[in-house]
Amino acid sequence: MSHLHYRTCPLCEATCGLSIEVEGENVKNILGDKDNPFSRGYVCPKGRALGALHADPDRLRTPLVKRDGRFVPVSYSEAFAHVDQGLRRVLEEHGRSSIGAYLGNPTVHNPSLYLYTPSFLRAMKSSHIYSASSVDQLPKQYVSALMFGTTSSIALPDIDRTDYLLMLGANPFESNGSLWTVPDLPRRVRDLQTRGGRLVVIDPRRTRTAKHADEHHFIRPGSDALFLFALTRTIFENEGTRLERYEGLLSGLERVRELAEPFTPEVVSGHCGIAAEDIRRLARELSAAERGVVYGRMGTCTQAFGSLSSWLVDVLNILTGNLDREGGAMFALPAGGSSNTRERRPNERGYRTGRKTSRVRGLPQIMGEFPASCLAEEMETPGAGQLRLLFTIAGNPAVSVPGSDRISRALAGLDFMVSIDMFVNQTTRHADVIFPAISPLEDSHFDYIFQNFMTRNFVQYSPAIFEKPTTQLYEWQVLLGLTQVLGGRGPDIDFEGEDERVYQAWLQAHPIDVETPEARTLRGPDRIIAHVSAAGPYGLDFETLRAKPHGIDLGALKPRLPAMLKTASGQIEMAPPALLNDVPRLRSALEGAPSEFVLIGRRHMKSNNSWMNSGRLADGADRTALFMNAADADRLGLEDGGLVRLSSAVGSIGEARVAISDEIMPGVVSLPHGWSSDTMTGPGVQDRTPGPNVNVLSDPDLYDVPSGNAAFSGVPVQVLVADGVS
Ligand SMILES: Nc1nc2c(c(=O)[nH]1)N[C@H]1C(S)=C(S)[C@@H](COP(=O)(O)OP(=O)(O)OC[C@H]3O[C@@H](n4cnc5c(=O)[nH]c(N)nc54)[C@H](O)[C@@H]3O)O[C@H]1N2
Ligand SMILES: Nc1nc2c(c(=O)[nH]1)N[C@H]1C(S)=C(S)[C@@H](COP(=O)(O)OP(=O)(O)OC[C@H]3O[C@@H](n4cnc5c(=O)[nH]c(N)nc54)[C@H](O)[C@@H]3O)O[C@H]1N2
Ligand code: SF4
Ligand SMILES: [Mo]
Repeated sequence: MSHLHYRTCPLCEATCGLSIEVEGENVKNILGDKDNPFSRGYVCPKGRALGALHADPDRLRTPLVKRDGRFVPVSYSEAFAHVDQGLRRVLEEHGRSSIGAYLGNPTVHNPSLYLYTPSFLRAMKSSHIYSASSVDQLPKQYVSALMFGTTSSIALPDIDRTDYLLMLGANPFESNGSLWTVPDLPRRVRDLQTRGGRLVVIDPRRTRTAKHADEHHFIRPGSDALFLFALTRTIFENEGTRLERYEGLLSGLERVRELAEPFTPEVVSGHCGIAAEDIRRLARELSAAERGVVYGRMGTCTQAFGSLSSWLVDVLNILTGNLDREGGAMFALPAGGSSNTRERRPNERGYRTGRKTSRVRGLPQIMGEFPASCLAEEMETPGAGQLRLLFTIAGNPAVSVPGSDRISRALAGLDFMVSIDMFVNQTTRHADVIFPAISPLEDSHFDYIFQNFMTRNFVQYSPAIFEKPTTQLYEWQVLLGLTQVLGGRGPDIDFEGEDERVYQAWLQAHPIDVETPEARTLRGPDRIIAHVSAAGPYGLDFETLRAKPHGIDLGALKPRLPAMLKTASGQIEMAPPALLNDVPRLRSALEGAPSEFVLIGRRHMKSNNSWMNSGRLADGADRTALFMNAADADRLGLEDGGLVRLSSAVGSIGEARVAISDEIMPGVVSLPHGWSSDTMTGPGVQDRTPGPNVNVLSDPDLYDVPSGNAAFSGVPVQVLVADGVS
């Protein structure tokens, strides 16, 4: 007898509803949940592979401790005791400032992790905190915080009601969207086009998204801020602004007009590779659209001008009257609440960055973190504060962070390392202790983070489908254990007492008068979920959540200004000094000569960052080729399938296979990230296909200056063919 279970897919930001057919201990089949009002039956191959992930014999199921260079299975108490000893040793010799943590992408998808890492990080009492944010969306969060007051105040396309979507540096037909939770995007795009609306894509590659668009333009990597400034300037010039909606709410508007002045379409055109008349026409169309929106993602963040580009996206949405308006760029109202759903305090201070800068290179601390590109040098550079003990949680910096060769070397040189992961990966192989993650199907799920970015307000709580094995701990329990050890309370873990501390911290962050009834019966993430949901803007109690297995539609997005503004002025800060200070750097970019080749990345539906490039998703297709335009290949005398060597300022890849394609802009080459030529084997190593690691070429010295975010889009590279160097 099989049973159907409904739950949210935890793998990407689309948060699709799944219908999971289970027989006994086995997943028989996974389909999209047609009764989920948000995702409406949409599913991708990764979500369908969750059953295989659950059953994967390679998945770690016991803690491992390294003895004589080999991992051996141990009990949790041995593992905690080992961490306690390692930590004491490092603390005695080097003090608190020598310990740190890197948090990977799944941290924001897994309630056990995002609810329990804040206490863990506080217990660390060290500022060595790094995460995937600074190889991803940090510029957008930083800019949103400067303009609107909080890092979760991100305006996203109200695609279901718009007439015009101008998209830069995003490929949601493969990625399923980011900082924009929009399951079933292809259908939403079709609906937009059926209504007579238009999708315009700006990308150095004609991606799958671009192929479905009404118009696509190649753009030189890293030149979006120039292009967006030219649109801004043209809209001012044409008197195409529509600002009535923001009466009394805009600070710094005139400053934006002045700054945009030099960036005429004619001046920027040669740098962007987009004709001046096209820029003028796009500006006209955008301001004329009844309801329009500009959206930028990865490609506009992970580049040298990530902050300026992210800022200008919102500037344009404001100038055209589309911010906070139906069919424009809107703010979600998350069921679990967030810092912008609380009442404005009389003495609101606005967003402050940390005053600290990184020890070695002086890069900024934002959102309590230093840029991940600093990780290697912080581990390798001697002196007070040198990183000697690292925790990695659901991450793989040895593959995902620029300068990854150096990161691998530095990880190998640490005094002590502790990881929590599903697998032994290129990073966790260096750990002294690895704690296993459990299968996502053995734990409950709730998207507290992604509710902030939903294209329609929605909430779903999913209980665990399978009992967790009695021999394993939940990840929140592992984090409680590590938190206790870090707090100096020894390795004999008091799970009840530690959980109570974490719960109290969440109560303080989300105060409400009434105690939720679940507070007495539930423990772990469920108790916190019950609390934040009851304290949230819809006041949803746990019983209501549980009674709706397909989730609850909370309606189309509604305007939220001015109540959601948490800036000190109570206004939208159009011209934050931290961004204005970066405009001269952009102007000098106009003078620079372009290199012959720049490298960009790409994503494919059938892989997920560094950990699902595995046998189960790879259908034999090689997805790791270097895309190159035919004109470039001709010049180099290369044929399709030819082999090249690639090098950058920091590293080289000995062999990459060329795929000649008119999809890619001349002068640009593309390799996907997440692959590695490291062919390690052994227990706990996920079955995977080897491929070149693009981050060997990405340069940690290339970054967006205001935020410190990595700029691996647009890395200058040399392409070397067998008979010489081009
Ligand atoms: N050149 C280049 N580099 C990039 C990118 C790019 O486009 N180009 N993209 C960047 C982006 S956007 C991101 S987000 C990062 C991602 O970089 P990271 O977050 O560092 O790495 P991931 O590849 O997501 O690895 C996630 C790890 O978590 C483990 N894992 C999965 N689920 C769980 C869980 O529930 N619990 C635990 N404990 N572990 C789990 C997996 O086994 C895997 O080892 O890479 C970045 N790097
Ligand atoms: N299948 C799959 N889905 C995923 C992931 C995955 O690895 N696989 N990863 C998930 C994660 S962690 C994230 S953050 C999201 C990211 O989701 P998206 O933001 O959609 O990211 P990408 O698919 O990398 O698309 C970025 C686009 O930017 C373009 N680009 C590069 N440089 C520039 C530039 O300078 N300017 C412009 N305008 N464009 C540029 C690239 O050609 C590419 O098409 O995807 C998530 N979903
Ligand atoms: S699109 Fe994302 S959330 Fe939806 S099934 Fe695929 S991986 Fe899961
Ligand atoms: Mo990401």
